[in-house]
Amino acid sequence: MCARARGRLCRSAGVGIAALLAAACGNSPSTLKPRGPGADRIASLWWFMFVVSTVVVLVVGALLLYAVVKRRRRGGPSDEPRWAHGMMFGGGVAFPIVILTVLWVWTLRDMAALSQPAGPAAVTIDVVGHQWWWEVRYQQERIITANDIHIPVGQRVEIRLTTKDVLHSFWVPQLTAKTDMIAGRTNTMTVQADHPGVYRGQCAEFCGLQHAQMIFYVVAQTPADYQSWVARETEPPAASTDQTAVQGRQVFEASPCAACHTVRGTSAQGTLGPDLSDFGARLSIGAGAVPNTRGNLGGWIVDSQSIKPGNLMPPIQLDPDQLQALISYLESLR
Ligand code: HEC
Ligand SMILES: [Cu+2]
Repeated sequence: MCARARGRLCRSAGVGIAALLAAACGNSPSTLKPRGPGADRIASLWWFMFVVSTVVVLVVGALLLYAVVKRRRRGGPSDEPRWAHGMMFGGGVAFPIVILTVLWVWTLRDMAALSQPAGPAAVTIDVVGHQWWWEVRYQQERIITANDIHIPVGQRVEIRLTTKDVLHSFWVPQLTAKTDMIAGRTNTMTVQADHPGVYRGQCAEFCGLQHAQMIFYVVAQTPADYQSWVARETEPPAASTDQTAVQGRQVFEASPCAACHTVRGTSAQGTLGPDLSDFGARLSIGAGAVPNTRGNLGGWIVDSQSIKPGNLMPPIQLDPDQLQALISYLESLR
């Protein structure tokens, strides 16, 4: 291999390793950056498996190298050193049995711990999968929202999962293991976040064209912040004094939007699309497709198909004034 090509290979390996490290250390939703007891367990198991596998690869590699270097001429079996059989039995049978048994018991223990919460939950949330967004309901608090899930830190939160259409899977890598969402069935899981922050979640079961754009955010807040969020959510969104926003509400209620979307306290009561009562406070548009900005919102309303092809919201014709009014209205909702 010529030196240039080798240099390139090394550089790209370097880039690969750097990317891996960045993924583990940067602001990414990595299972190696656990932020709750569930993910802690999984990360510990992962590190144990990683260390054991690394040792095994190194030892086997070294033995292989030794065998190649020390290769003898063809000879009879009498050439075998005395320790060969012991080594084969120890390394090939006894060691794997011990390691696999440890891993098996450890995994069973973690699976049991992850599926059986250690006590009652402080908050219960129902999450329903839709192609391709997340309906979020707080039954007791009577809150309905979408795509952003607020929870208090340091408290056990029970999440009940099901789906309106196809299989989806609910996964917040930094909080706990993934759980499938199955039609006609409710799967329950427990999450707990130990630090305030925003943790990205993702659908983890292929569910069609926009599966990769079926993202959500878990917003973990201090109990006080969480309580004020709950208080705000249970009220209808405050009526905006901004004249364009007021006009926007009329456009919203008179246009097809209202047939698919709900805004609390208005005549818009559709349920085909996400509830928009707190849309202005939401982190993204289209379940993580693009950040929630005025520009993106305009693009989404006019032609969401160019942002998230195949999603169930049709393009809607509006004149520019109506569009601006609608944007102001939606961004004022919180
Ligand atoms: C036929 C039903 C339908 C109509 C009509 C409709 N929408 Fe939607 N809308 C949806 C669906 C479904 C989604 C979710 C798309 C996705 O993320 O996959 C959505 C998503 C949205 C979102 C993003 C919400 C979020 O949290 O990600 C906004 C904002 C929105 N619609 C505004 C509007 C406005 C404004 C109108 C009227 C001009 C409108 N919609 C008309 C079905 C509809
Ligand atoms: Cu999905």
